[in-house]
Amino acid sequence: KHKFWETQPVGQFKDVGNSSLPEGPIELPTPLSEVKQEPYNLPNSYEWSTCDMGSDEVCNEVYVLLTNNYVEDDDNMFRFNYSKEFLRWALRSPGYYSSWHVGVRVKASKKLVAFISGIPVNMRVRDQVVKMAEVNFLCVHKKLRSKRLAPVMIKEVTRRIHLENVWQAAYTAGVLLPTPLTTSQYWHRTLNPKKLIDVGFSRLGERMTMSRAIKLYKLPTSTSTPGLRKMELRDVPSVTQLLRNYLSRFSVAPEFDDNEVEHWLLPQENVVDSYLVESQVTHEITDFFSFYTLPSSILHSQEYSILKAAYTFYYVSTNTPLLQLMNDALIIAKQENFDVFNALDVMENESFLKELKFGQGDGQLYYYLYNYRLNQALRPSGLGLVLL
Ligand code: NHW
Ligand code: EN5
Repeated sequence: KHKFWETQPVGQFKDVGNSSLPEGPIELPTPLSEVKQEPYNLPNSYEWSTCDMGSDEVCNEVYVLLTNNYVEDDDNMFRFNYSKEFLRWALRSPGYYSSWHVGVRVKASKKLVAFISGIPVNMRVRDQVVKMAEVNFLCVHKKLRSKRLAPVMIKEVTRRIHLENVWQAAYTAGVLLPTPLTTSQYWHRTLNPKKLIDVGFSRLGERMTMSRAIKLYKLPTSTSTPGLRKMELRDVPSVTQLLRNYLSRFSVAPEFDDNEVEHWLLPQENVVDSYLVESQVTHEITDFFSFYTLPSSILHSQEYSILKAAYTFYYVSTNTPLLQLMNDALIIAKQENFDVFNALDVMENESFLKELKFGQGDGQLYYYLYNYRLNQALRPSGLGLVLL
């Protein structure tokens, strides 16, 4: 059934529930000299192309490919529309390798027709910290689908990751593959009911009128937490400390240093928003939340072309209840004109989803590890990991 995935060092469906297999790497690293030195073969009219995301031109090519060909919902009504600034941020993180930003071009025209990427991250799995790649933005042009190009791309990015002496990876997908570490559910908090209904993102339920929906989802105009402010560069060490400590409670989570916190969490307009709570008395940083901006193209509306969505990212609550922090996040997102605020049921999100009027979406997100076996699947609440 999975002609490609059956050949890969990932947990197989037949082994689910078999806890006699040891936890940890499935295959051992090979000496770097034994890693295949030449790229995998592509069909004759195509060529590999390392994508320099620092180049405006290349970044734009990746942006255009994804804008027209990346992930859609099950009913093909919306397609992710990652911005150029977002892609640059997502791919040029601390320690990144350009060689892990892999494009496929048509030889004759040089048109970019496929892409896959990895970035390095230190991932903790229970008590082991493993240098891994986070693989994302796998995309094959719609006209080249079902030709088994994706397996070649996955093998090629794997080869390039091996060449940097990295042997494990983490990735997420909306499709079920062998075999998930956990299955998480998307939830959506309506901020702009009229637009969401107009474009078919949500529907007026039984006994719900537009005016009742507008009232139901209304939010205060200002935030409620004293000392809440935007994160600044000087806050990086405190946020790193808070986050490292908080993420230590999850079975699987990244380990961030100051550099990574600066990169991933310092606010960037239209990319990532981060807020924290500074004690009015001691000036200590006690709480923190962030969300990223990921619009979707609306594929069939006369009136609107873009859905502005915020996605919950990392947070820490020590003094302020998480429910209150996230309510303030919704208020800020509303002020910033987002249409919807999205979350998964990972980390401690279940503690606020229902109370803050998030509704279950029709999408799921499966989390995977490559070349690392876990004895039993985790609950989503055991995961302290958010991929973009
Ligand atoms: S998930 C988003 C993936 N992208 C999209 O959904 C965009 C729209 N779709 C497409 O562009 C986030 C194509 O449909 C793609 C497949 C390219 C998805 N992950 O070429 P064929 C990520 O980016 C398997 C993994 O004929 P296609 C994470 C499928 O099961 N495998 O299909 C990426 C089948 O294998 P099987 C996927 O439709 C993680 C084979 O591909 C997959 O033309 C990547 C069919 O290939 C998916 N999302 O192209 C893995 N979708 O065994 C990283 C399909 O079942 C692993 N397939 O026969 C780690 C590597 C690094 C290791 C380092 C140590
Ligand atoms: C790699 N990092 O399916 C990610 N989105 O629920 C790649 N549904 O937006 C993998 N179908 O439920 C991504 N509205 C996998 C996800 C792909 C995108 C996707 C889902 C997630 C989504 C929306 C729109 C559905 C349109 C029809 C949805 C209902 C919201 C409603 C609000 C009011 C209260 C009840 C729920």
